[in-house]
Amino acid sequence: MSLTIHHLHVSSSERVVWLCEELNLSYKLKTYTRSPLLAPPELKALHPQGSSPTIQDGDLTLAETGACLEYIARKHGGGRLLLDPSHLAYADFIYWFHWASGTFMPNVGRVMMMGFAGLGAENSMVGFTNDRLQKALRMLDDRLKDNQWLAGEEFTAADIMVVFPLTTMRYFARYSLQGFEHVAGYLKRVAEREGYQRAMRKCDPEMELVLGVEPPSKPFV
Ligand SMILES: N[C@@H](CCC(=O)N[C@@H](CS)C(=O)NCC(=O)O)C(=O)O
Repeated sequence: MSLTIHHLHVSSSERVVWLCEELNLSYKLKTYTRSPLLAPPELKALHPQGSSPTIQDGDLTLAETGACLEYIARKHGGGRLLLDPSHLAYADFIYWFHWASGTFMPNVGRVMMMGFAGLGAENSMVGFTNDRLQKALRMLDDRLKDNQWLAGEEFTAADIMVVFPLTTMRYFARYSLQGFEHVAGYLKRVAEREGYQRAMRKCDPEMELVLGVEPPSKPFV
């Protein structure tokens, strides 16, 4: 296999590395430092999207986290960590897998942008965005109340998709998980996974992991 993962430090590409570690796949890891906030030109040059993650596999260059996860799991992982339509939890699996990029990431991204723009609680858009975030976290908390993982009993790629905006992304979008005890318990289970630990050591060995209720004491920027 000639799989290369291009990882921008403290970014979404940790999810691709985590998937490969869970699947015990071999891959080459190329890491990049932000310059100063965005991806450096050599990473941007790989794909028109110019973002992290980008992967290469032979002649193929692919971007977009969900696409990278699905490509790797199907092409090299025998479909492990994805659920088939015949699985009882199939609909749950695809729902939470797509919820991560379709609803949760844009929501957390808006929190991040409003913070960068210095907008405060007096701005109605900040209130609107925070309400949406609380609603998303409530949904997640309700789901995790009686389920160990998002698809139920089985850990899947849907968990890998959802964890980054709940953890590392809080270096950029500083929100608390206060009041969401089931999400907090879920992050403890994530922390115990050897695949997660290996991935984080490889991606960002110096980064303090964001697995607690409060965001990191120091923002990334
Ligand atoms: N929807 C895309 C978002 C990719 C994205 O914006 N990645 C960020 C890191 S989390 C990035 O590359 N930022 C640096 C830049 O845009 O230059 C995905 O999930 O792959």
